[in-house]
Amino acid sequence: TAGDAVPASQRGSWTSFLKSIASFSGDLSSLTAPPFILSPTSLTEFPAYWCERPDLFAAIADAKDGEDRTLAVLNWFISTLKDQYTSRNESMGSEKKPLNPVLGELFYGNWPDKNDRGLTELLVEQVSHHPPITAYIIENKSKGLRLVGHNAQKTSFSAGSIIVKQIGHAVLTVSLPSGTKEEYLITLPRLRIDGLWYGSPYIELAETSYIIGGGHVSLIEYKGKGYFSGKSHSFKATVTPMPGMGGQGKKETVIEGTWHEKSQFVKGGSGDFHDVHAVKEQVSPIGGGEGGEMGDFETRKLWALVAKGIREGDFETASKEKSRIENEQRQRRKDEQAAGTTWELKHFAQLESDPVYERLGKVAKIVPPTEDTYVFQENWPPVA
Ligand code: CLR
Repeated sequence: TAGDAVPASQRGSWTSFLKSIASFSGDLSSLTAPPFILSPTSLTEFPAYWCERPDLFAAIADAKDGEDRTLAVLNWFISTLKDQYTSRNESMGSEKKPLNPVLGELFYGNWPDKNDRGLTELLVEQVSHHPPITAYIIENKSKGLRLVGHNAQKTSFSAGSIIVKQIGHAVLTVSLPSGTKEEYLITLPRLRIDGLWYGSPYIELAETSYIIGGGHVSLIEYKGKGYFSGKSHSFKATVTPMPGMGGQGKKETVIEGTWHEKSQFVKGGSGDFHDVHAVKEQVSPIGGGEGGEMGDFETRKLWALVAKGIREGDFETASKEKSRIENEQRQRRKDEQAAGTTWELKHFAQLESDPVYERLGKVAKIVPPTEDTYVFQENWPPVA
């Protein structure tokens, strides 16, 4: 029945939270939610989900040709979905409402070298507060791999579910030993958040996303329960060679399965394609300051007391600390306005339209035809 998973004392506030989302579309992060649904983690930590199997990321560099690389990229991409979309359910029992990052919030981390896969580094910056936009770079320098992307969300409510349209994209650049650079455009699926009525939200992926590059277009279709395989978290990936992009003479490959468990080749190959059995490796957070110290804008330091309060059930402290951070932000914006200045991003610069998105997106007639991008600034730390 309704609110089954909600602590009795919070049922009323859960119902009013649901009412407010039903009559609202836009930035969900600004709505006040009951304590049981709060997560102690800020959205700036989410880009780490892209690399919780760093060996599969590194393996992209070891592929022998464009076709092999396309499948390695797809294999790595599929491996990230379980962590991106089901890990809160596994660790906290349901999807939760993440902390809403402040402008300029930072998160640094890495996955150490192991078995010659090389060191993989992560850098995240909150580049906008209203609407929330998170930019990130994940780089394995020794393998010549670099993933740069940004994320934002547009939410709406339909038939009892929250629909999340993801805005933003990622570009994976592979620097080949020959000196050439190969680029892959990665677009993002749509999310449906179900289970709200019971107070135990979970994500199902919907519609499609693309990976375009390496002479191929990979179209990934997402279906929930009751569609082509009858199982939840199902997908079908169709990898089509593009003659104009160097894919001439190559064959089409089709893969089907579930993105949180197993998938198989159904065309152009045989046997298993991906099995999400490998243990995930969570990112090791590092301080971005000199000597590895954490600055005041680094997420784990900034939100430390709020997170502690949420974890320990001390919601009074959590909400007091949250208000303190928010008030400080409001004051900062006021001061900037009075001084005629604006906040300066540390690592990224916004570009109105992304030439890589336009060029590769055109191949699969992606909508919209252009998107903005956040370009990583190489000159960091700035030399005095
Ligand atoms: C952020 C980008 C990541 C993938 C990802 C996973 C979960 C999403 C999150 C993104 C955006 C914020 C999100 C969250 C699930 C719930 C949360 C949509 C897309 C919303 C704001 C909170 C809703 C509150 C309910 C849980 C009641 O790569």
